[in-house]
Amino acid sequence: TIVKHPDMKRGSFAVLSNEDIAFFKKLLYGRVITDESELLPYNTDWLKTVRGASKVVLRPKTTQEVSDIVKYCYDHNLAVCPQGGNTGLVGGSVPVFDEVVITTQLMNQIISLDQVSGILVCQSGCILEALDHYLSNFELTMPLDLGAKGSCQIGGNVSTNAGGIRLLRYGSLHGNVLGLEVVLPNGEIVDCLTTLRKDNTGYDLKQLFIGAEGTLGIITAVSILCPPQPKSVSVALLGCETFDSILQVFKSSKLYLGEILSAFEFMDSQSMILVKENLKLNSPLVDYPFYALVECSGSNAHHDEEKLMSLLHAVLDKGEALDGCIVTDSAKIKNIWSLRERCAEALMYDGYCYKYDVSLPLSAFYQLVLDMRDRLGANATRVVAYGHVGDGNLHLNITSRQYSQTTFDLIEPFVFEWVAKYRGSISAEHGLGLKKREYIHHSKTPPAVTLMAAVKKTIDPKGIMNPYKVLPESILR
Ligand code: FAD
Ligand code: 2HG
Ligand code: ZN
Repeated sequence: TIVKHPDMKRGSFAVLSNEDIAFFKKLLYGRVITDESELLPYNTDWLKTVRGASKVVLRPKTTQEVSDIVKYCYDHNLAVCPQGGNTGLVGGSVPVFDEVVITTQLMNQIISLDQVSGILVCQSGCILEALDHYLSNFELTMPLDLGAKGSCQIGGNVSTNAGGIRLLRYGSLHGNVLGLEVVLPNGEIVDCLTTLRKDNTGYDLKQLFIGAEGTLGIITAVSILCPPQPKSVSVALLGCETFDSILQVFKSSKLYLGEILSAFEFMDSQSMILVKENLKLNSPLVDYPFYALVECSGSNAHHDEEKLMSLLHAVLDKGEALDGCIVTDSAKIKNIWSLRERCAEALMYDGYCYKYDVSLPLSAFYQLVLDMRDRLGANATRVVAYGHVGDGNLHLNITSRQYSQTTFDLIEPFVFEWVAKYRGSISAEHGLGLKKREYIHHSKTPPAVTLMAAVKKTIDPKGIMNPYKVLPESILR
């Protein structure tokens, strides 16, 4: 169901003309899309909930081409929507009206790799999984991993400050990205593409673009620190009686696994039922109210498995888990990860998905889910919860056969007010995009939002760069 936003007004940007198209075609010979049916996937988001009406998609290959396009758009007052793999979940990656889409899909070259330091420099359109494959030739790996790895691009990851399942181990992109090259809204190229671990020479400008969701410029290249590829990986799936036991298992996992703990995820029984019903996946365990997925990665398989085994014994002995299994074979590991990583995909089979990605103190974490279930009753097909519990990040998803205004009104703003009450974040890792921007005040104070608007106006005075996203409409007027 594509939900329209009838209350939104198009900004006072120019309308694309035949002269504009002719300019783009001359600059990017054979890389300008104007055909209506070819435009459709670039106009529609992954969740199939929002759709724009762009008349043109541009496919540059070089930073200079991006700069030439953006400068032209700036001079002619044309709005722009930067797009990577279009896997974003908050309506940020597609145009709202007729913005010019600039996709980085042909900017997929690796620029350099320092095999000793693990510092990789590449164009922003490189697909995350392709980078990981490339790095595996050198016994290195990407510091982030997420379910969308087969289609999302590193530029999109940096622009959303994507978290994912390795954040617990390697930290966020604010720490791992060492440098960026960015094309500003006036077309100017800012080269901050350093490969240095330490560089305290004034303001760390790249940080502004990490998580800016394309509102401050287009990232054209990324320098990123990549850790060694773990030599051994083992995974445990545990069944628990209560959410509180999941937290106890988390505490035990940190204690028993120490530095080899590489992921700690949870699913509730409704999520497990979801992937079984909608994707026909199989779980190695019988049904439990909650599941913890614990991964450890290290350098000595024997040593790591022993540690995971002693964790399993301990949590079973203490009654923190009711059941559990350990897998070390890569096919079986993949199988267990699919149960958790394919939840987002499985939800799509229900019809419409209302998606919430929040940070909460662990003490309040699952209460939101229980309150939401009570509140929605028969107004939802499912209310499921899973997520990066090790990072305090809950993915709360609600489905119905099709979009229902009644269901939506029961969820919003209730969910954001609930999160604000516990001083949580209304967007832990997916960003604000189009869908959450009007709720920014639930997680940021008015002076903070005003300062953000001042930054936006300084860098993008005409407001052409991904308009209608991140900042609320009122603050930019
Ligand atoms: P897009 O969706 O194309 O764009 C995302 C935003 O960045 C948009 O605002 C866009 O305008 C902007 N943008 C894109 N490229 C550039 C650029 N080069 N310069 C400037 N702006 C740009 N997110 C997580 O954090 N953790 C997860 O675990 C996770 N799992 C996911 C699993 C699935 C199955 C799916 C579909 C999504 C998941 N996501 C997750 C959402 C996440 O935001 C994206 O998958 C990813 O980071 C976006 O990358 P992309 O290349 O698809 O960017
Ligand atoms: C994940 O962790 C993604 O699987 C998607 O961030 C979350 O579907 C979601 O809500
Ligand atoms: Zn996630």
